[in-house]
Amino acid sequence: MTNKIKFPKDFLWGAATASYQIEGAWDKYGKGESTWDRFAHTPGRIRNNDTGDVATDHYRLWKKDIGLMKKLGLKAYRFSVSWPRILPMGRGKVNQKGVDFYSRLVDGLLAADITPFATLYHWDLPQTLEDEGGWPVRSTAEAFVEYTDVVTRALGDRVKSWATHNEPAVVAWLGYEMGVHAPGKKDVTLGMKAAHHLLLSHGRAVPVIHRNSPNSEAGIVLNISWKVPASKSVMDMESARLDDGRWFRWFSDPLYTRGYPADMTEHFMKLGALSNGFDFVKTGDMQAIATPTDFMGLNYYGRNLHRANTPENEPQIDFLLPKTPEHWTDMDWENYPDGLTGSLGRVYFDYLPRRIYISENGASYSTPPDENGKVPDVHRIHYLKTHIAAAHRAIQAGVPLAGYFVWSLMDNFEWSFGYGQRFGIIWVDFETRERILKDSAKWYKSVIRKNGF
Ligand code: IFM
Repeated sequence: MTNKIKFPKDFLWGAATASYQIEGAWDKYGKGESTWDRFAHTPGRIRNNDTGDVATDHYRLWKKDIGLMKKLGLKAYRFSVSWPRILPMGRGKVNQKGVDFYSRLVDGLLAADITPFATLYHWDLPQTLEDEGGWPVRSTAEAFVEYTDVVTRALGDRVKSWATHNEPAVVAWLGYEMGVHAPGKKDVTLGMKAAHHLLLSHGRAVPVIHRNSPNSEAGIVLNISWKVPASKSVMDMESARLDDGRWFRWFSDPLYTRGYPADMTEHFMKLGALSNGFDFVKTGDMQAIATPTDFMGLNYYGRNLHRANTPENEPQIDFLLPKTPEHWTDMDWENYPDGLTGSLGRVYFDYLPRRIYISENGASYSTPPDENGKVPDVHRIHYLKTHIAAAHRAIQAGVPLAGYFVWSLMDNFEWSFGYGQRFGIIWVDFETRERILKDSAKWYKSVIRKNGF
């Protein structure tokens, strides 16, 4: 039988994870404390006071996990490197055990014919750097370049795809302005400065990656969602525009030589985020941020419908569709595949990145194992199928989409939600750390084998 949906020959089918969400071993083998260790150990910060202390125990079980990836036929695996595992104090002395861990992981992946995709920063900042001011201070961007140098010198001969940051908007806004992520600060000016230094550190790290890892690709991963007004009212349209500006354009525009968007500068001024103007932007920063990259990674999960109450209000997100799992995931995020086609088209035709990866896409559904030990996660299969078809439509429209990474390879620590949300295509029992392939993993395996469905 021929596939209805067939992907290009070298399309990369992958799965993604992040260090703090899966590794565990938070204080072992020379690792330093991260902001997420500190945050999760603070009572009341995380639902159920869960922590990533052990998580999926991937630090110990990595060989088994590569075995599962191989079983699925994954072509690529996106993981992140824990900065405090490499540089426990943020800079200076290298923890060789940490370097060796990732070196073994990369060798294991390559031996299994799985291409390693490394992300340098997926939110676990060394606590020592946070104690010096964290991302709102410029020296953190400088330390990031040192860290990039250490990691890419150690792994750059074998890792050929590097992302500097994962979702810098989430780090800046949720971590420093809204306080729901580590380090839990609530200050709009801190958020603004953090955003700038995250971008700056990216731009300064790109040449280091290229120098240390010949013939590799370097890029950044941004989160994008399909933000639309719930009606034609001017206020609803404003709300959608501002939310897109804050979460996407504030990052994408400077990365692609446009500087910070004027409409959003005005908005942030009104919020008081630029009380001293752009005093944190130094000569050469904007050029560094716009250093050309080889790819853009997009993390897409769904649509936000905007209905504003008053012009002063922060954007409000409305819920219109029936509350069924077919439309809404356990996160209360809307399943809206057309927004993926739209987002890919928008990003490509507006910014012209050399290539795009869907670096994350997936859904949280808590479906447990049944009496036969199977996990019949039909809603996740529906979600993945409709989104993969949506990605295919974007390719047909001319978007140079090179790969798709399901989020996530396995259930893991979902930040402020703890273990209460399950995104994995592999079930993890958080008592025994046993893994079970969910039905979605088996379905994904057949997609990979057939290069479509
Ligand atoms: O789990 C996160 C991931 O770390 C970053 N992107 C979104 C995922 C789901 O919330």
